Amino acid sequence: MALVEVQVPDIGDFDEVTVIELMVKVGDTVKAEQSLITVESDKASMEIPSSTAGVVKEMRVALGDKVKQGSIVLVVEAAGAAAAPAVAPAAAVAAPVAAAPVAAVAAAPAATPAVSGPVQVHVPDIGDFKDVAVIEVMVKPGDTIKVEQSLITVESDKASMEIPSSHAGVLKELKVKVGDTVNIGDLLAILEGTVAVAAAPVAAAVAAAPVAAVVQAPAAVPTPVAAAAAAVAAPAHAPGGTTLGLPHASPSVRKFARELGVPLAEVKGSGLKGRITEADVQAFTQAVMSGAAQTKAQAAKAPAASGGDGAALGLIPWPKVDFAKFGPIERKEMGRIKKISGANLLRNAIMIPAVTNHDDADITDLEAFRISTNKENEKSGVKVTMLAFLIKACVAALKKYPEFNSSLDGDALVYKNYWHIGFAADTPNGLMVPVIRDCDKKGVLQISQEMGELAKKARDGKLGPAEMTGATFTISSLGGIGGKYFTPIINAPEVAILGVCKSTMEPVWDGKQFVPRLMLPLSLTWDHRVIDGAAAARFNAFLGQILSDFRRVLL
Ligand code: CAO
Repeated sequence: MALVEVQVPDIGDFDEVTVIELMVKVGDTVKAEQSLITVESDKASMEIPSSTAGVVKEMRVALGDKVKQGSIVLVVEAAGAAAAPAVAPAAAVAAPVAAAPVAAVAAAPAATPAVSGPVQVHVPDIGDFKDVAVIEVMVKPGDTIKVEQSLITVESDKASMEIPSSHAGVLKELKVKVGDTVNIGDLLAILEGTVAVAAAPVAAAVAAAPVAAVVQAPAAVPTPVAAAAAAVAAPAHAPGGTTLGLPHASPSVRKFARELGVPLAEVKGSGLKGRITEADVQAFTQAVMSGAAQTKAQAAKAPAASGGDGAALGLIPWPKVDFAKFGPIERKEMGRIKKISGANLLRNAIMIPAVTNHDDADITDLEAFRISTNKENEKSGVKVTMLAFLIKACVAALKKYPEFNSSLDGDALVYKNYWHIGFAADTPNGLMVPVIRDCDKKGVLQISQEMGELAKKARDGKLGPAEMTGATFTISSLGGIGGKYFTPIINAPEVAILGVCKSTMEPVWDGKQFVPRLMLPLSLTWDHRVIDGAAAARFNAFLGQILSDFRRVLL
């Protein structure tokens, strides 16, 4: 068994390229031609294949290293007697990378003659690559194109590269589109008003923008063009920089993503300088399949208020029933507000891992206080309802447990130092949620008054957008109607909502005897991504304490 040093093959005139991905590790068995590492220049990324089959004994490069032709990538214990020579001839090793377009650079002359009128831009010599796929089109008809500006990106299974324009001018016609396959000599584009561009010395152009020099002789200019290196367009795969076009990933990762149907632009890269690795694509796929994440396309297809058929969620179709078969029917379109609130409720119900805690609060004394307050204030016209006390009590609990007054923003929690409380209002047009601002600064009487005004506006359909936005927590009270407990749906991006039902007199054990107490049923729904069950139980217990002795609000 011979030890073979696998070298970087002839990759044209690349001076130094960066190792951006290690695709094998010590102990791996590799086949001849299997990709070992990915290297990248500013215009192309390519995979360096193994010259021989065997077991990887030693890695000689690390992420971020600069390599060039002849650099030793790794040492392989070659399999079998017929192992490849320790240093394979560059040309043999290079395949298929040797086919990278840089091969054509050498023939580039130093200057471009002036031309005018329509000029055809063809696919240059891209070596032995055949039928390479166009994966990105970077220009459109009408664009003013500079010489060496990248027009399209093509990709084989081992390399991706940008094809630059051989001339400057206005793009009249683009002859290819994403998904097409192209070969050397294919017509790419027709430019008009082409102007002469003096080229930089060949060596400079090649060193700084190797792939830029691959443009084949256009019809009107019978010699290849070597362009001013400094003028090349920003790279599509700018490492660490803004990705102008394609996501930052190697051809094999892109192929892998394509096979799985993964939208690479939505995958977060964990590799060097944010590069997307195969493991990132796998993790994204797992997250989508498990329902923990969704693609933008899925989100766009999310079922609307009621019209969605659940297909986007992988559910069986909504039952389609001809109700008229079973009896007389009447069909009425839903109102605008019902449709909007329905879509919001559905999204919130599906996307929030919500849990509801039920509890009872003893409001015997508070109700007595409320009745006496209303008697005293009879002439003022402002009637205090239990909901106003609840708002004040909730503000105290939100201050004590601030995560209930927060919102999720990606991986961060936004804690709000204001306490705007929304309350669900039943209106002829459907459910609306007016918001009372700065409830921490307002007394129960003022809150009651504002609530009355906002509820009337809601019922009259006169609420403005500003009166329905900015809530940090919502209360949904069915106390005036009835019921015992229910599970309210969180009003995203809030993280909790309190449902309140009708208070009833109940026998409560005081340690010695049962006593009649007025008990208020509370249902707190909370987002389990933000809040734990213990915190929710504490919140409810604290709320109960305040409601049973409202003096605690002052503490
Ligand atoms: N327990 C017992 N009685 C209660 C009570 C409670 N928790 N809450 C209110 N009441 C009583 C009030 O004291 C009032 O009695 P009186 O007329 O004898 O004084 C009566 O019920 C009606 O109160 P109200 O509903 O007019 O006032 P409110 O402040 O409680 O509520 C508002 C105002 C706008 C929230 C309410 O009118 C409303 O629209 N509620 C429905 C909210 C809703 O639809 N929620 C569900 C959302 S999820 O689909």
